[in-house]
Amino acid sequence: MTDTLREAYRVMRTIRTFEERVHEEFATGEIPGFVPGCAGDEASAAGVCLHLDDRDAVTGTHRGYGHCIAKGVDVHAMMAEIYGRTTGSCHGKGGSRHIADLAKGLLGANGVVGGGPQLICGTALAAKQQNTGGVGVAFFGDGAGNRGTTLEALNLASAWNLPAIFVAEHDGYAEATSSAWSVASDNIADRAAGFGVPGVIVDGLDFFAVHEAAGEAVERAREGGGPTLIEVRFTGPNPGAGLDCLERFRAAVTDRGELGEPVLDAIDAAVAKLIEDAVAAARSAPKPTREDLETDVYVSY
Ligand SMILES: Cc1ncc(C[n+]2csc(CCOP(=O)(O)OP(=O)(O)O)c2C)c(N)n1
Repeated sequence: MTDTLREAYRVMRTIRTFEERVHEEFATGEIPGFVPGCAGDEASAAGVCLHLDDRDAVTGTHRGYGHCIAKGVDVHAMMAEIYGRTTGSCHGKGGSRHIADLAKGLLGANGVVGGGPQLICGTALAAKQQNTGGVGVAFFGDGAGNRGTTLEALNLASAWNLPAIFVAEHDGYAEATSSAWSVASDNIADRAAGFGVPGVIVDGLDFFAVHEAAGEAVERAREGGGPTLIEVRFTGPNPGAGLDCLERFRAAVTDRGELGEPVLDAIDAAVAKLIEDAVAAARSAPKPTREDLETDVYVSY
């Protein structure tokens, strides 16, 4: 249990520090493109992905750092990717919104809103046919939850009883569009009933709530019980106590005597060094050349 808690904190702290540093670096003008963030959402990625291993596939969103880090993608390769360098996870051709690492089962952060859920039906079907025990997890936002692709994927996952988990990260807005008037139901989880799928709502600032709900969903999926929709709320009628998820986690584990402040501080320091090193390595890594334009166009399977 202590190892899981330490790992949970390490993952959440890595996501936060990575993102804060990316924004600092972006301000220098050295990073091409755009860097949408996921600060505050760490408990979602960590709470779900801590139940996963290399059999399992994940699709992220345009706010994808957390999903990538929690699924075990190398932080150096991620930073280099954001810098557009050849040492990046996609050789510098994907950038922030398209970090992918198939070896880790991270099919990709995705610039296409609602682009992930249907891919997960494919990986979940493959896992089912090959009997690997693997599951597919699609993270998506409340805006993406309104897209037909997401609802079609839910339908297919249920009709084929796939080991798929749909995680709606409900932050109350699709860019600047409030979900209060764009989502035609009180919540996203209730929509699951229309597809014969269990739907649950959890407090997105509470790692333990997310972790517990995801654990049940993953277990059910691995045992052939089919898909689940988990709505991870960062807003609305079921918000957290107003505390940041990392602060809340620290308070919980220290109050209960499960982890001490020195252990948590040591994780902070190790993560800070990792990110520092990743930035230095990315900055000094080579940029793609003109010849690189013609590689990675087609994938050999
Ligand atoms: C298919 C598609 N339509 C529109 C966009 C433009 N777009 C980028 S982010 C965004 C909002 C997405 O809302 P949500 O899924 O709630 O994610 P959030 O950014 O709010 O976390 C939109 C519409 C896009 N990237 N892809």
